[in-house]
Amino acid sequence: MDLKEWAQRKGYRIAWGPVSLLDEIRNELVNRHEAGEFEEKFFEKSLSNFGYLKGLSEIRTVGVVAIPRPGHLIRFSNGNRTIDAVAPPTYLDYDKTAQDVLAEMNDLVPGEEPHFVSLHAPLKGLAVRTGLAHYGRNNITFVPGMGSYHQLVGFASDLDLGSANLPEAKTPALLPLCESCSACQKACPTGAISKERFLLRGERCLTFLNEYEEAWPDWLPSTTHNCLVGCLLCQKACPQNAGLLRFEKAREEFTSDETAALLGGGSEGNERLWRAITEKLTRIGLDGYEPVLGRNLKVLLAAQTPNKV
Ligand code: B12
Repeated sequence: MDLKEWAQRKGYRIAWGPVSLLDEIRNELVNRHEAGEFEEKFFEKSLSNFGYLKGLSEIRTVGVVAIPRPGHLIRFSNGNRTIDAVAPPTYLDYDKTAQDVLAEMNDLVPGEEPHFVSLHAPLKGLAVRTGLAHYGRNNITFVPGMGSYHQLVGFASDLDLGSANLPEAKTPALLPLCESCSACQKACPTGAISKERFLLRGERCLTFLNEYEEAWPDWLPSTTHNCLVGCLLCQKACPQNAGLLRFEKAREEFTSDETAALLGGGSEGNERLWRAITEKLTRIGLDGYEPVLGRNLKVLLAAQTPNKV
């Protein structure tokens, strides 16, 4: 089994390291939390549920695979108009992408027992410490040839992947080009990427705001939303991502009736349509976002931004 050769053949990148890296990552998160660096509500919702190695035994190695991902255009008919709303890279088929990669890795090992299982931990921290990626100023990771348009899939394994292959733990570092560039910070309309500190102000990130059902804060102009869910502004502005963003058409599109049901909000009286919507969302791996899609789509329609990608 040659994991590096497999990853190269597939167009992925893989790196791994000792389990002790997780302690380092967890401690850093705990220390930043104790130092009050996170807004409490944001921390509670987004950063308090990492399982790390809970429920796993005899783990010898932890690692990450970076998979290049395209963005998607999802077509919504709306009367005599159609809207191609943008889902940034990683949104569609998020779980399936991770499951498929782990299954492929397990297929490389003889026998029925799985030796690679999903790792639920802060993956950027692991990716930079294993040498797989670097942080960009926008607080996400960059991988050569993929830019930031990749999905990180974390794994834990009971296999000793060869101590000779364990990359030396690296200190998290900013990409050299980011030192003199502030394109992402200027492009971020909410101040989530700030001059004052590197750590993202997650509670201000458009992605955090539009992924959840809660009412948007008064200070947020709804016209800043640019995607069906998530945001692409800091990634699109990045010179290191130039030429790397690809779009694919989503496998499903939504009829005028389905769009109207989404825009109308609740499923009451529309059960059949909502079932069809949920089935379509499940087939493209965007299920779970039903409660926010109508609200988000409404502002895209109002601003007529979806085709300006
Ligand atoms: C919670 C979360 C969010 C939250 C918070 C994001 C955040 N930055 O923490 C919200 C909802 C806002 C979010 C948004 C997005 N997310 Co998100 N998210 C996650 C999740 C689940 C955990 C992230 C995490 O660990 N945060 C904790 C913080 C503390 O860790 P950190 O960001 O690494 O911060 C470290 C550095 O700041 C470092 N540090 C501090 N100071 C300094 C100074 C210097 C110089 C350096 C070098 C480092 C440094 O210390 C911190 C650790 O203590 C991961 C999946 C996972 N399991 O990891 C996906 C993940 C990070 N998200 C991902 C994506 C794609 C996005 C979006 C691009 C989605 C979109 N809109 O399209 C945006 C990007 C927003 C942004 N610019 O950061 C991808 C990122 C892939 C990549 N290229 O890096 C991930 C890895 C999912 C995946 N499996 O691929 N996300």
